Amino acid sequence: MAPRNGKPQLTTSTAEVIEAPNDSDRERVFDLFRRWGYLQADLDPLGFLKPVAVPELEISGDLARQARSYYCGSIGVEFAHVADLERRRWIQERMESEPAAIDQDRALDLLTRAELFEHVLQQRYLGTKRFSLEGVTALIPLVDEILEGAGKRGAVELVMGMSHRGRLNVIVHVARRPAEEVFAGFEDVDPRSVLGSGDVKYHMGATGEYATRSGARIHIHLVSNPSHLEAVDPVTEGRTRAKQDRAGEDGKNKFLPLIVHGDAAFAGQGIWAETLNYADLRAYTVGGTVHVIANNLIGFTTVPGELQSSRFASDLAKRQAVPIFHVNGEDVDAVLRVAQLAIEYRYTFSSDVVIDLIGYRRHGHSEVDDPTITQPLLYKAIKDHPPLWQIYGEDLDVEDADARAAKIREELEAAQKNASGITKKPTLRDLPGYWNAYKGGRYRPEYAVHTGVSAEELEQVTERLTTYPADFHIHPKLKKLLEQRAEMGTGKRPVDFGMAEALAFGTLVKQGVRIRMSGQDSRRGTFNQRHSVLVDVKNEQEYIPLEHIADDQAPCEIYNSTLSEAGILGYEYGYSRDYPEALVLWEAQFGDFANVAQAVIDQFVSAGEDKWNLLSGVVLLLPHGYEGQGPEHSSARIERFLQLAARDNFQICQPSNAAQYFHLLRQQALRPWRKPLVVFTPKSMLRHPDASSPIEDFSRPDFLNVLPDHEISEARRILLSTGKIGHELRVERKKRKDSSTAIVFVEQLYPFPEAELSAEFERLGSTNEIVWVQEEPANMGALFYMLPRLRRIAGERSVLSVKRSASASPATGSAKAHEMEQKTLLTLAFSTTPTSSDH
Ligand SMILES: Cc1ncc(C[n+]2csc(CCOP(=O)(O)OP(=O)(O)O)c2C)c(N)n1
Ligand SMILES: [Mg+2]
Repeated sequence: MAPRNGKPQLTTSTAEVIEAPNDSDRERVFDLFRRWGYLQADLDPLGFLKPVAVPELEISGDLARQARSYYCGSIGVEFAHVADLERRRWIQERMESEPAAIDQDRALDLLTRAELFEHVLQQRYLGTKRFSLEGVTALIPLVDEILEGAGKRGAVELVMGMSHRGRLNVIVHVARRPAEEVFAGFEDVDPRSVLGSGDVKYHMGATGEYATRSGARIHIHLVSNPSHLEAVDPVTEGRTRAKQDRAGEDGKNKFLPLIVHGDAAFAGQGIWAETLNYADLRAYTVGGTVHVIANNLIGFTTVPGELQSSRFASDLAKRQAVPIFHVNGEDVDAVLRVAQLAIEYRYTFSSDVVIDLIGYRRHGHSEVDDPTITQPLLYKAIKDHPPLWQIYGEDLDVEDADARAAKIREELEAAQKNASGITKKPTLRDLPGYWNAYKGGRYRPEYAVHTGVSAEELEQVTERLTTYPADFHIHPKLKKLLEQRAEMGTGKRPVDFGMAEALAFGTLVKQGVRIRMSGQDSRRGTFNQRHSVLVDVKNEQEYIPLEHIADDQAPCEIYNSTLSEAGILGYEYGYSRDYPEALVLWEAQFGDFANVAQAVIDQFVSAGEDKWNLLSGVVLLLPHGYEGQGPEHSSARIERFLQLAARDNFQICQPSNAAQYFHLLRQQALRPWRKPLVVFTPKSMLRHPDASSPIEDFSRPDFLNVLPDHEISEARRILLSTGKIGHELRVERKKRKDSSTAIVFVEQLYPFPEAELSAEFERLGSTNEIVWVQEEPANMGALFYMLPRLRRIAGERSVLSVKRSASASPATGSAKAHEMEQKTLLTLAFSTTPTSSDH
């Protein structure tokens, strides 16, 4: 059986006695306790987490006694890994002096409210899940104290991310929503309004106002959260950063992120490890996050010895210079002291800080789960353990604790009775306006946006994009690239994708639209296509043309991201939520790697609006295309996005030429509502002449959902495809001198461009057949999605398909095999009997 607390005990040595201590003895002894004292701190209210025997701390005498009282009480602080001496001194000075004043009465009141709230829920809604906070209820006074400190330092908003545990309690006692609202959730008064959508009550976000003791008013924003533990972490950070950017200079003081983690999730989940790594990076920093582990020393039925290799769940945080305050969750005064230290530390050093609030879990994982089956002894001890408000009330010797409790209970019961009077708020779909502007892939003309830009404007922006200071030592390759781009922007050479994107960004920032993009190697571009930053070859100074478009332009930020996907996409999704006027993009190095971010795609990007009525205009740029580079550099998994698509939840496109890409990006930024946009971007076609566009196409009014075949007026066969293969089909047609086959590009896959396709089919005559051609294997790509939709609008025409054979991996590892396959696809597309089977 796994030991409950992981690590085996160490052996002890004989106690060292210091008889006549001098100053250097003091430092030596204190340093030992500063370094190792936390291992002997008294942290677990139930006493299961035993102190570790540390031979170095076996010291007798007054010095050791004093040091022990600072470092081995209810607070155990880990900070020896913080290399910065100033920060270490800061912590030790505070640990080795008297605690500051605290408001015990207020803490007792909050504790009583928090615990009785759970009691009333338990009584009224027995057998319903709520993920009670009991056992770590000190979280509520802890957050109160953090808000107190933050308010004094200029905070105007707390952006809070947390998972299930205690969330309802936080909604009422931190976000200060009326308890009636939570009770109404249990009553489930209006199920019809959320048929097929909505979310469970302990995932919904909440906002409210918090009044601190010293009179500050802090807006609370509890971020909506999926079941996926820790997935909300980067979203919380991204949302905070957007608010901070919007606020300008003092943003980092005004907007404070606080994330509450479960102990099992903190130790186990990779997305949190990714997020921790963003703390001090220019692209992602939020000036420090306060992390609280609501540590009940259990995850569902699993004990710490099975959950983490380390003694504490918090160990991951030590990868960075982040102090960790472990605190016994039943020493309320110590909890408040830690809150004060943590918030002061965050504001002093703009650093993350971790509070490991150690307690227990009063009930099973949820209240319908019986924990006595897996942890019989633990739950016997918990059953006999009084609630914290009673313990603390007795400690404080408060006479009227019971009377106060009775009054609070009465208030809560009254709120519970009122709950059924609360009806649901309208959802987005009930609201008039932008939502209704966009249905089934089309929007009403009054909401159409003009994305074209005049030749004159394009020339002006081109001039800014392709020039640099006279004393800048440019790389010869970039010099040539900029000369070519200058020709592109002035109509002397077709525009490629790289320049089309620069023109989209340049014209947008000029119009006041902020651009924020991050992705792996995005500043240069994985395929050498972007070059958003020019680096001086003599001194590595940077010059960013997109920052020099116009004096009053909006910021343009393009960052190289860390080597992570889920976290970065979560972050940019979060940013897009709170900066809807900006164009926010995440770029995958290759589209394949987007599956590492699948949880964020599933839970936030695709379903966020459906579950929480929250809009996002985040853009996913996913390089895609079969070019013989092997199983992992070919497919961005179009099929997965199409499978997620429903109820106009996002837009999925594959622009086949540079101008289309330009219009698509501008459309995303300029239209008056927000939807996530998934763009399958090219690789080999980035600079290919067939995918380049004449500059005139950039002045055209808008993005085209379908590119008709203007070379053909009457077709025997219509080849329908998306992306690169369409260009290859055109080359093949030319080779064959075929004038009876039309080649039509589907540029927008979802929402399905039914009207445009029907019109094109009509134009090409009624006696043809329609062939969907894709590079992907039969079990991938858009095939499953296109065929039924095409059949619906095909009329008398037969609908056939050409694709690779079904396969377990997206593509072959052999470049030669790839070419043979590609050739076969092209041949089949033009032969008379393409297969009609779907697989
Ligand atoms: C990514 C993910 N994996 C698994 C689960 C299922 N799950 C929900 S809660 C839980 C235990 C969480 O333990 P802990 O983080 O300690 O939080 P606690 O419930 O103890 O507060 C698990 C495994 C989940 N929600 N998300
Ligand atoms: Mg836990």
